[in-house]
Amino acid sequence: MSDKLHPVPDEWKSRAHVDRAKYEADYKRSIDDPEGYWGEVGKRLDWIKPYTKVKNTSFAPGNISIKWFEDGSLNVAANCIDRHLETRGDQTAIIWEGDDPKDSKHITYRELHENVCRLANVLKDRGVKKGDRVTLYLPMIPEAAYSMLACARIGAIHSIVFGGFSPDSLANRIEGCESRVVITADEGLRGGKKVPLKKNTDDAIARVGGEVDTVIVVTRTGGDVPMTDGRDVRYEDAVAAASADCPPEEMNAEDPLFILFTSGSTGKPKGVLHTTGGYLVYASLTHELIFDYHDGDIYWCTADVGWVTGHSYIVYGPLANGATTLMFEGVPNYPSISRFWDVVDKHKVNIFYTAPTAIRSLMGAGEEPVKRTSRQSLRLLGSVGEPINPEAWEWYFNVVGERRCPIVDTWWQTETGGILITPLPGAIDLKPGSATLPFFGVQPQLVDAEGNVIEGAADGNLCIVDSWPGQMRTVYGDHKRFEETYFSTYKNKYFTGDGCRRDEDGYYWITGRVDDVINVSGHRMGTAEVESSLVAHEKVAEAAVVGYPHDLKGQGIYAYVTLNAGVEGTDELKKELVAWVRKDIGPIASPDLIQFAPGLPKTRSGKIMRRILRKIAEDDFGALGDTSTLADPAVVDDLIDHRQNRK
Ligand code: 6R9
Repeated sequence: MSDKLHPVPDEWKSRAHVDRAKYEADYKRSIDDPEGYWGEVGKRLDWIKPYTKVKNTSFAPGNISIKWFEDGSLNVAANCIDRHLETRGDQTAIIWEGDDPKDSKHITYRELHENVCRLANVLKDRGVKKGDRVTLYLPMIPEAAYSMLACARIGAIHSIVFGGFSPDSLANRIEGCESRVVITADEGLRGGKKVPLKKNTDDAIARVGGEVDTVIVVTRTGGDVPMTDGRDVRYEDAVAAASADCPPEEMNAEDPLFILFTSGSTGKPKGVLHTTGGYLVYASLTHELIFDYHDGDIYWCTADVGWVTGHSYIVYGPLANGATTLMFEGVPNYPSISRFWDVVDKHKVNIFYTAPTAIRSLMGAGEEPVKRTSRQSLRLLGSVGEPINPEAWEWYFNVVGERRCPIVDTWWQTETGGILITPLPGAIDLKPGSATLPFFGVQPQLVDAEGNVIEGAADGNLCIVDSWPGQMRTVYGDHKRFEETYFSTYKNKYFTGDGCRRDEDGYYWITGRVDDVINVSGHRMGTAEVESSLVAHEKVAEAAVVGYPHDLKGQGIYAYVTLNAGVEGTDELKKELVAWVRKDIGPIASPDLIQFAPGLPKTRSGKIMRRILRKIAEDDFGALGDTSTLADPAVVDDLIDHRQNRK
């Protein structure tokens, strides 16, 4: 960790929306008087029926209930599009940069409106109504944003599945929210390679049975994909035939906006449910203040809309603010390792938001590919998804931003809807590697394993003691799981699953997950998911999966596998198992290292001692801790002897 302090540059103190004094005053107000603070902030949206109630939330055991602006009504698409038409109809809403640098286009707010309305009418024609779920399985093309907003316009709930997920994962997510409509593309295009999205969709639907009656297929590559009569619809034909007039549906503030499946420490991915009013208030406020967005700025978040970052900070937050948001279809190293910076120069990007894993991989290629570009338009840099190591922070700051651009290291989660801990660039001095201080309305608390509150400079488990408007409302269809996952470990507070240190200045340093979730290149993976995939293989008897430090990915996936009797543990079989998991879940879940283990360390009651497996995977044998409760301590020596080389 680094304790270097980068003070707020003078220029930023005066130009930013929030300076230090305002941060302190508004933070205090937001905690002392949340009703007053959020009641005012909520007015940044256009309400059909203004709210009179602001906050009605309870974290009490047995009664977890979160409602914001509950008697107000509004429409998210109207807030992200219609209300800007008069003043900025001809302003670019979305800059789309394709995988191929020759492919890019600008979409104005007026064009966005027309595209969204037409698609909304197509959905209505196919019988989609308020409250129905629509699954999106799309590449990073403007139609992904149109689809989200078309759902929001008619009150349908979208569930986006990242295009890198397998047919099985897609099938689980279609089933998990019972959607009968899927919007996909013929094929995706990333780094010059095609992704068979329509084929995967067909395979997934074959697995869920006859529930899906509509598949809308966007033409991206023009590849030849089979269409099923009656079920499959060509996007281009359907929108051309649809009306461009579609009045927005009036939605209650607490009506659902979207479901996003995310990995947890147990079981299948959970459908995180976000609602309409509070979510949009929070996404738009955080986008404006944290990225210090001003009219005319060009803003680029490199995430995929398949993750929450893409929801809140490519689409909803920026568009609610009337911003120009850049959507990038490609990857950082195609056609060259300068691609990010070429795109920055091409579109004169002012605000750039990416993940530490991307920075680390670019850093590995040295300074030249960065320095050959100008980057003079850049003013602010952001980081999200995992802890950023100070070396990567310094490189981002010195080489990419030429010491001119503050870095906002933004900590948040799918569950939180928006950023909770972060610097505000005009207000808060930076420390490389620290997400610094809480955003307005956010009260972090550190607790020890027993749930005792820890004050002052200390290490602990990160909780949040009261609700904020962007908070998830429930696990779709399973409120009990919501309560158990987030509110049962420690009573009366939201448990994030992250470990955290608070320093003498009150700065927060997220240290990573303390549960069985691993973070691979900023993507969340439940170890249980990878394990259940491995044990589904006919040659595998048992598997235990842990994370280990990985130079580029942050964490890598280390799998201990016990084979069935008589099966030989060959290198071939390792490759087969990696391919198996890849196909079953998706490439992001591929184990980096597999160790065949005749036995796993277990307690006498049969529980696998992951703590020990983690230490071995980390090459940290000195710290194995107490092994006396093991049923067979000899197992550990064997595991150490046969550990896989991390390098
Ligand atoms: C937005 C997003 C959430 C988990 C979270 C934490 C890690 C995210 C971070 C960070 C340190 C940051 N995380 N941002 N850790 N510093 N700035 O990533 O959501 O995919 O749900 O992941 O990511 O461990 O708990 P999600």
